Amino acid sequence: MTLPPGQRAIDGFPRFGTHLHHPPPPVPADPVIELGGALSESHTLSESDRAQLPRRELAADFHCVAGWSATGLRWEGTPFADLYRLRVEPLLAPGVSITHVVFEGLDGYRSIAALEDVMADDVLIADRLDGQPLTSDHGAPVRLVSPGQYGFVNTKHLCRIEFHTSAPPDPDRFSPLAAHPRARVWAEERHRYLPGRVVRPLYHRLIRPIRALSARGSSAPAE
Ligand SMILES: Nc1nc2c(c(=O)[nH]1)N[C@H]1C(S)=C(S)[C@@H](COP(=O)(O)O)O[C@H]1N2
Ligand SMILES: [Mo]
Repeated sequence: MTLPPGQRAIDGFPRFGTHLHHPPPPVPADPVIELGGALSESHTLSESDRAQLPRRELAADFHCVAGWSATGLRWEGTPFADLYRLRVEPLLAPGVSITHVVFEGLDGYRSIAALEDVMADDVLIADRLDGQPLTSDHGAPVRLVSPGQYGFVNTKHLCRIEFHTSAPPDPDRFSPLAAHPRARVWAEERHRYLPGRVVRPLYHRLIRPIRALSARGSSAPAE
């Protein structure tokens, strides 16, 4: 099995994220995804609306920027490119050209991606993992899955997608640990300024504590 540079396989698929120990947000009774930004009108995508769109099953590994990789995950959901072509493009005024996409979660988390990166055919709005509905730990009701990009792009608990005609401001732009705007795992694009291999040792030491903290806020019953 080949992993991207600087990644190590781990057993299972831990809950992990900047949410740390905070429990996952409750799943709304009638979940929707708002589509907004540079569209001629905003649009609300309900579950039944999403059910009209094509579906795809995908086997993929998942790579966190901290250096762990969960292997052989089986996702199911709506291909992002189909959502874009069928539901977003019809809402673009003539001449408007989208370059960036912002993904927002119910917990307030945000990720920014270049449109071309999330138009890849393995990018899904996923609602099932390994044959089961997505659990809250892994992003219920739906999450972005972009296997070619680090975990931090893969927003969980997705509730809003915003389309932009230029790079939206990244609040961490000037931080030495600012995220890489492309975040492609095979090119080891971990950070905007620091080369990926420089941050590897620091990150590897963070995996254990972040993993333990994240598990504490897990939606699974406490042991
Ligand atoms: N809503 C939300 N999405 C998120 C995060 C988060 O804190 N909140 N963390 C990101 C990070 S850094 C990683 S590695 C993955 C972890 O996904 P998992 O908990 O399913 O393993 O979720 C990403 N998506
Ligand atoms: Mo991550």
